[in-house]
Amino acid sequence: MERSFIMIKPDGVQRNLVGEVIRRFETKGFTLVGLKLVSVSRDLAEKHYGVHKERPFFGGLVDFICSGPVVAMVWQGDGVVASARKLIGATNPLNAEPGTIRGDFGVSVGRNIIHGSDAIETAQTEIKLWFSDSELVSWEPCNKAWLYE
Ligand code: IDP
Ligand code: MG
Repeated sequence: MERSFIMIKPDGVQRNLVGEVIRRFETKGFTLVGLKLVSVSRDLAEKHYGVHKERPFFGGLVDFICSGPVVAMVWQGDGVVASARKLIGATNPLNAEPGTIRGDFGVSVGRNIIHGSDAIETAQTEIKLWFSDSELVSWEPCNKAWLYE
C-alpha cells in the first residue's frame, strides 16, 4: 500500500503540535507504520533537502531542521501522498487554507511546522533515507473494514 514520509519540523515539536498532527493523520484514516524522534545531522538534512541546494534559503533551512528534534513518520493508506499534502496545506502558511495544518498553526514559510513527500517516488526515496526496513512495521488496523469498502 502507498506510503508517505511525514516529518514534524523543530517548530512543530517546540510548539507542542506533535499530538495534534498525529491526531489529524489518525482520524483521517491513515495508518502509522514508522515513528521516531530524531536529532537531525547536517548530512541528513542536506540530503533530505538536496533538491533545494541552489536556493537562497537552503542554508537557513538546513540550520533550522538541525536546530531541535523532529518527529519522523511514515503513514500508509490509499492515496496517502497526495492526501497528506492536502492535510498539510500550502508551503506558505499565510496562503494555506484554514483547516489545514499550516493554515491553522503557522504564519511564516520558514516555520511551516511539517514536511510531507510531494510524490510517490519522492516518498520512497525519503522513507529509505530516514528509516531502515526494520524500523517500519507492517500491521493491519482492526478498523480497516470500516475505512475501505
Ligand atoms: P513544501 O515543504 O511545501 O514541499 P518546498 O518548496 O519543497 O515546500 O520547500 C521546502 C521547505 O523549504 C518549505 O517547507 C519551507 O520550510 C522552506 N522554504 C521554501 N521556500 C522558502 C522561502 O522562500 N523562504 C524560506 N524557506 C522556504
Ligand atoms: Mg517539498
